[in-house]
Amino acid sequence: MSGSTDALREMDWYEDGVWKWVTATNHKQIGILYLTTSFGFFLLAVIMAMLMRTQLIVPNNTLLTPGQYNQIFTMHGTTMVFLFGMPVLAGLGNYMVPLMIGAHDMAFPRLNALSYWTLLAGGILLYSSFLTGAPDAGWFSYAPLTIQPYSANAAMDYWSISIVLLGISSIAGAVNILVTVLTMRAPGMGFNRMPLFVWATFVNQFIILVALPSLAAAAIMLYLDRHFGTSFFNPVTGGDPLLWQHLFWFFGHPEVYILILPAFGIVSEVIPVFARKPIFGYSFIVYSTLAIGVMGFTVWAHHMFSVGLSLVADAAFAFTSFTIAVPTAVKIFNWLATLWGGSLRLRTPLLFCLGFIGLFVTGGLSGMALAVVPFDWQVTDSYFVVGHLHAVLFGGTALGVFAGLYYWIPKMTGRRLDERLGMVNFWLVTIGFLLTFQPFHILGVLGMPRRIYTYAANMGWNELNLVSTLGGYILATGVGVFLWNVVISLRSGETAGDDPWDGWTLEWAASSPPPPHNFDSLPLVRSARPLWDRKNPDRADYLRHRPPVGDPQLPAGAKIEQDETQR
Ligand code: HEM
Ligand SMILES: [Cu+2]
Repeated sequence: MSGSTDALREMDWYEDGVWKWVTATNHKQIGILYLTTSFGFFLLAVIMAMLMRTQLIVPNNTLLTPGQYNQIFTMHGTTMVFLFGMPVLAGLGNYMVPLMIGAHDMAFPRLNALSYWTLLAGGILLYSSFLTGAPDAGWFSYAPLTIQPYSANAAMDYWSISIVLLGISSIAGAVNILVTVLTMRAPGMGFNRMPLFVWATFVNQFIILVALPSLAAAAIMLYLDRHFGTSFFNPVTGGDPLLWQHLFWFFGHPEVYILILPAFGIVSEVIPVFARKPIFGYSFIVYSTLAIGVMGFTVWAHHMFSVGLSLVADAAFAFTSFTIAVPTAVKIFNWLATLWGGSLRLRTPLLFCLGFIGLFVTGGLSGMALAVVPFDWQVTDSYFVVGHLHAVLFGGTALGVFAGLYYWIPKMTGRRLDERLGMVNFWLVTIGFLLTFQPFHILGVLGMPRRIYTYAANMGWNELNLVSTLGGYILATGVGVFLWNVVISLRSGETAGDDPWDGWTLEWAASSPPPPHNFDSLPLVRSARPLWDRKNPDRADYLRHRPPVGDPQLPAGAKIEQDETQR
């Protein structure tokens, strides 16, 4: 195995100019393309969020016109979900999954490239709508706002075609990861030994395969309605706007799990390594992931309590929404039990995981509150919902992504991120988060509707809006510190070595960054912690869980087999 500086020098494909990136098919390069692209869009969406918050800092503000405000919240939401959340997780999955299962690449490298470039095309198309007027019907684009006469310009055409492209990208990516995990795991890595991030990403791809077609179909139907005289959603000509809502939320709720499961996976990787304790209940985490994958498809109409479904439907969807909290809580308890009594190393990856647990739980709890139908009737379409969704998507997904990046960037680049800046990053983001989004819950209960561009001074909303906007600036500064940290650490950060965190899973057996083919040699996988086994031959997991006597995999008298060469 070559040291990291050698590996860096071997990595001429990291530096070979634009053409090498355009033609890249290696999963690590594609992963980095996904990650940088998603952060580019993240930056745009954060800037749009700051425009919104600046508009709302005082009552009767005129920074943005109502029309501009509509475009900006629509583009912010659409970007965050489709061009930041999904691709950043696709990037981490692309880069890490083959390494964690001991494979040399994805199953279909060129399909992988196609997924990425389709994503980029969809993103560029969506943003080129700003030339003529961007989509303005909200991220869930409810009919009939999206059809004539309400939507007269081309904005919703940009939106629907982009969504179809992004759907194709995700579905192709899902097929790729599924086949990779099913067919390319290292010798010995049964499903019961797969790293939990791989499990989460694996289950996620099934959700994508079932959910995204519903959205893509809806977007195509919308396009047909707009240009080919069909009438799926137009009530005037006999269509049904609620059909849009069903198709959208049949995708939209599972989408929340698409955005959160890999973050759960990251937390399940980081906490044990930094608490120096195996995960409390490996199979509990796996089965709860599977349960969420299935149950996520049974709750969609909790987004539609206010449209006048039947009482039975309301009760049924409220019930399924409560039950899905159970597998989520199982995970939380498992993480806490893993932390309990561990010797915690409070480095940045663990800090972000702790923040994740705290903030995500607030989102889970407000979600349970929203599943109570009469309460939902009161606060639906208010800032309470905006507070809830950001607790899940920022407190959950974004913090999980930060944890994963602090954990894995040393593997990807050969350099550690700066710990001190990481702490500043963490505290700015956490404090900024609390100040920005907790006031939203109170504002919602006080009656402030979402998606309004301004408000009168006598509503009692002034102070909380001021606090929220100032909090937003702190939050955005935190994001800026992260980007700054990446830039300066890649230039002059401490070199990481192959295994900076004393890790347990296979990615840490490769050099940092890994060579194009990933591994020169691999430990034989005999437990969920193959690298830990190799480092601790006398206490290896498989020795403890299955005594060597009678273990068919273990030659009599042998302590541990040395590396198996893959090729
Ligand atoms: C810097 C952090 C962020 C800030 C300050 C922020 C701010 C806001 C604000 C003020 C709104 C409400 C607009 C309105 O209803 O008038 C909003 C909506 C939204 N945000 Fe964020 N946001 C942030 C990050 C995120 C992230 C990370 C995600 C998802 C991954 C996200 C997803 C959404 C969605 C889906 C909407 C709903 C858009 C709509 O109503 O159509 N946001 N955000
Ligand atoms: Cu939902």
